[in-house]
Amino acid sequence: MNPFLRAMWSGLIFLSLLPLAVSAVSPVQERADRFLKLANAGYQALYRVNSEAQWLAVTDVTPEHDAAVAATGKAYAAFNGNPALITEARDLLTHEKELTPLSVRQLKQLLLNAAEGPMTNPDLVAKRVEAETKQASILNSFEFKLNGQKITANEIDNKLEKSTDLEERKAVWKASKESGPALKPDLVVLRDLRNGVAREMKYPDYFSLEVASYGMTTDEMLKMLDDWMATLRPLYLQLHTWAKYRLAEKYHQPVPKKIPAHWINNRWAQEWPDLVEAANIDKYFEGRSADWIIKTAEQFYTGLGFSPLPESFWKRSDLYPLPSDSKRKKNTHASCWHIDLENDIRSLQSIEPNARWFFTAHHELGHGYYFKAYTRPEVPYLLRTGAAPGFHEGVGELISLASSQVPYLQSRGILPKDFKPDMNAFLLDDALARAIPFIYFSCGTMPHWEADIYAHNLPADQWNARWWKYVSDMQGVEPPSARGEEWCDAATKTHINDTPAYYYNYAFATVFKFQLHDYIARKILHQPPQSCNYADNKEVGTWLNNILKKGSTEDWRKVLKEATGEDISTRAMAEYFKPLQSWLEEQNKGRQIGWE
Ligand code: X8Z
Ligand code: ZN
Repeated sequence: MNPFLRAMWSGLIFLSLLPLAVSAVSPVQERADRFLKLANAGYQALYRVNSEAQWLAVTDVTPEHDAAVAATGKAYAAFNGNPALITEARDLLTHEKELTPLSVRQLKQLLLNAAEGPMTNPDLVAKRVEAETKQASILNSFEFKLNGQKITANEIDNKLEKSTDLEERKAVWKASKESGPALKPDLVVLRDLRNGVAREMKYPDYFSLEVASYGMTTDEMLKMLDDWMATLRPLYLQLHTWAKYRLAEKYHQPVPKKIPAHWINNRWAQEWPDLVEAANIDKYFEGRSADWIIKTAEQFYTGLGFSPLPESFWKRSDLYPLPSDSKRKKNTHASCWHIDLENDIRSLQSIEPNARWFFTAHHELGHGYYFKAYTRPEVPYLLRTGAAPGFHEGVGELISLASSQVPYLQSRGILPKDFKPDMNAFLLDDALARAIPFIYFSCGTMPHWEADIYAHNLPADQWNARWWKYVSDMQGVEPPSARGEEWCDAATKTHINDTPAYYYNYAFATVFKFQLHDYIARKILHQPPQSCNYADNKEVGTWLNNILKKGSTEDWRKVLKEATGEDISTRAMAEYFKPLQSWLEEQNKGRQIGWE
């Protein structure tokens, strides 16, 4: 046959096979496609209405805005937790093998979403929405007072950063714990309501529902966190010892066994910043503007090849502290929002020109750039989220780590070109301020306490004692004076109230960021991870974008393995800080290590 005829024939054969190919989509897949088209559309529409209302309520706390959130929260659940949706998704999943992996992932995500407000029990859902709204309102409008005078969260943090007067520090620290008693009553109610919605969908408790995003049980998650703490323990004990000697010297006090909480600059002792003089870069932020902070953070991402944030980001975000005479009240903890799961991205912050907000701004834009990367037609709305929640937290953390590298800071003119860094000091500061003590808060105190209240039903009259037991045993930190059950110090941490059973995601993010950073430094930049510069490197951007643009369309373990060749582990983190161990052992010679 001549080639022309052959081509004709094969074309005809192909065409005649086409109807067969189309009908090769199984009836159950067709049914799933139709269902998911509707489910995605409804999800996006209600997500947007609910986020808009929540945004208004957190940026301007008023009874009217709270009422709107309660209404949209119920509407959101009315759709996402609708029994008809739950039944259809479950039924389709009984045919899992006949469905595409993308359909299966969407159906599973839909069921996780439904479990936040299952309308098989509308009364329970309504109570939860109302209690969540009330708690957020108390949290977001709480006024801290120091000696009878109003003090903002930024002022608390700034005082803890600067003051060397232990009496003043103690008063500020205590002022920061005043919100606990105001938040406890509703948290007690919320514990049962959150557990209630999870149980409605056959999860043992709310903590188990949240860790299900990783395909893990509560015990598996806690074991992974405990293993991470165990591998890093020798380094932590050395750092703890070094820090308490350093602090005792600073405050002219005898060396304690455990570190008093008000000696540390962070309100929860979650990070230990500003302990290393030679690595303190605060002065290089003086005289800069808050606007410069956020623009410099954006420039990190655009330098990697990501496009600028949309115009609407700059119009609609709420980035700066309120003037002291403002009548408006807003949440003071940083966050980033994907309002419509499309291009309406906003951030809520209270940026001041200092190193703390510099790193926070980089973190928040990590969320923003993740949103942007997976906002594309190939990613259905239900999967426009991180491969795991810890991936979302990890991206900004990675860029914060990258933005703290000395060669980067020099290349951007933040540190002078002739700056001669003491590399050991910078590494020590990285460990204290961004990594190691944080592991004992984020793997230890926070998730263990939350697992106790949700999964192990800890009675509410033991909450504060349990909190301090974990702070003491796991972090080696103690309160300045006894903290009875009239306090609820856990509830002073934002996430306990408005992002429950979530904090281990920051632990995951910390471990994960060192793995990504290690890969980027060694395999792409060919520079030492402890001293490298990502600035304007498009290869780094492309590599990162490949992870981000997937959203949650693939299993997180596969995404991590394909990107780095590794499973999740503290290997990269331990190697990054390896040079410190022997230095610390030398410094701590003759000192009693640890607190037991
Ligand atoms: O809450 C945050 C972000 C918002 S997603 C600012 N972080 C944790 C915290 O502040 O406790 C970032 C790292 C730890
Ligand atoms: Zn975050």
